[in-house]
Amino acid sequence: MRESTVERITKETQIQGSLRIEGAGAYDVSTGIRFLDHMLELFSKHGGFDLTLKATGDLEVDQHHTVEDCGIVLGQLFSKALRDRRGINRAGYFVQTMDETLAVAALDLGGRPTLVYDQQVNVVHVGELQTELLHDFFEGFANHAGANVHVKVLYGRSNHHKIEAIFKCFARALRYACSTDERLKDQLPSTKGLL
Ligand SMILES: [Mn+2]
Repeated sequence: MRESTVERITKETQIQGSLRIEGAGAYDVSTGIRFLDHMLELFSKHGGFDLTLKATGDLEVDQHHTVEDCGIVLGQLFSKALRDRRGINRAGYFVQTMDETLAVAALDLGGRPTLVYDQQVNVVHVGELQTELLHDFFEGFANHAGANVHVKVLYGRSNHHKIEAIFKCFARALRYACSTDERLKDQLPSTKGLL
């Protein structure tokens, strides 16, 4: 079972997380930002990951620290659970519809952090979430998971749908990238011999 727990405490946020990669999509998420909870719940369900994430942050300042740090902890949870990454498919992609919206996610768990993020969101808030902070969330994830992450909304109307499509395709791309291939189970997925 590939599982991990992370506790990350700073003067800005206190976060406890746990992850089971081979889960059943069971979640227990509370970040203080209900729309972010909704997205992390979708992520757990569509990825088939069991995810607990309890965050208490300085929301009286603004949502920046909480949203970014949730991305950091999620990245740390995956990095820890994947151990040396032996036998994993390593890369994954998914194209996701959400009614009128189409989004794509492609990622590589190769150890080199990069984020390219284009959400096409044209409102400042969805629910109470400050939408620009999702860039910081995915950057925190990419940096701490050791992942190259590209996410793009191709088209859509509803800003709620755009963000929802992003989290769904991100989850499914990550689910494939984390999954193992029986034929390759003793191998590191790199010609370099190191991830
Ligand atoms: Mn929704």
